[in-house]
Amino acid sequence: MKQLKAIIFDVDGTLAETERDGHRIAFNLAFKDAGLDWDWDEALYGELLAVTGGKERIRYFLADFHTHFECDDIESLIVNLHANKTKHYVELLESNAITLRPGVVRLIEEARAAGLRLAIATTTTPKNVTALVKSTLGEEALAWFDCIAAGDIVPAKKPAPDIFDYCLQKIGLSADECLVFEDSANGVRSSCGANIMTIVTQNNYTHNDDFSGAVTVLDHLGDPELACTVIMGKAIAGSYVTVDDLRQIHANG
Ligand code: XBP
Ligand code: MG
Repeated sequence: MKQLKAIIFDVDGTLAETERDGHRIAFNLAFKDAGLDWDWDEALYGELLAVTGGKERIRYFLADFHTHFECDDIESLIVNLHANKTKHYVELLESNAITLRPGVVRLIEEARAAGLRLAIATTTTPKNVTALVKSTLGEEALAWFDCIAAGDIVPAKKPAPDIFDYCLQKIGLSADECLVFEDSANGVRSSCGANIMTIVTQNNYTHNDDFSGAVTVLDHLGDPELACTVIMGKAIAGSYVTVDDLRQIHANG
């Protein structure tokens, strides 16, 4: 195993709990604007999360949950709905409706101080990542990430490995020089498909997911005042995840 050189973060569910109170709300606002009576409640949205990507998720909803819907040009409708959904989502972030998960800011700061490189690999739209980073870490933080690989930049979204392969190519590192943070089965299949060691911080939508292939599964990263719990896999030394833990896990995992 080579030396750990970079951490690659997933975004939705990993950096922040964006799905229930962010993306879901924005989808519903876009449906309302278009005069559609579709309402994605928390439970339905959990089922729809089986498919990654917002446009793909609407397509899945129409194919499997709302099958009687008819429209002359469904593809244009989906593209327009999704563009408006992105506008609403960015506005939500700009109103500071979403904060980062426990330990994320601390670990990012520690990693930067330790000389580790940072990157992002996500299925969400690039504008959404920019808005989240700006609203939570500040505009200057965009430059902390050597690559922000997002959305339609690759044709096959997670669970395909393509977005991680793309990210590795952009940062010029091999899979065994990196560690990924993910929150979902689709994410783990994607990162492990790219052969990158993966740590999971699960959440309410993903705690029953199959995380096979992940080296460690935690409830969150933890902070000095908020202990985290290791649910499966490699242990950490203390009550929250540190860069030393990452180096240990990477070297021995
Ligand atoms: C999660 C997703 C995204 C968001 C919606 O991405 O599947 O599609 O739910 O974003 P990840 P868009 O966990 O990889 O960050 O509507 O912009 O696709
Ligand atoms: Mg995710």
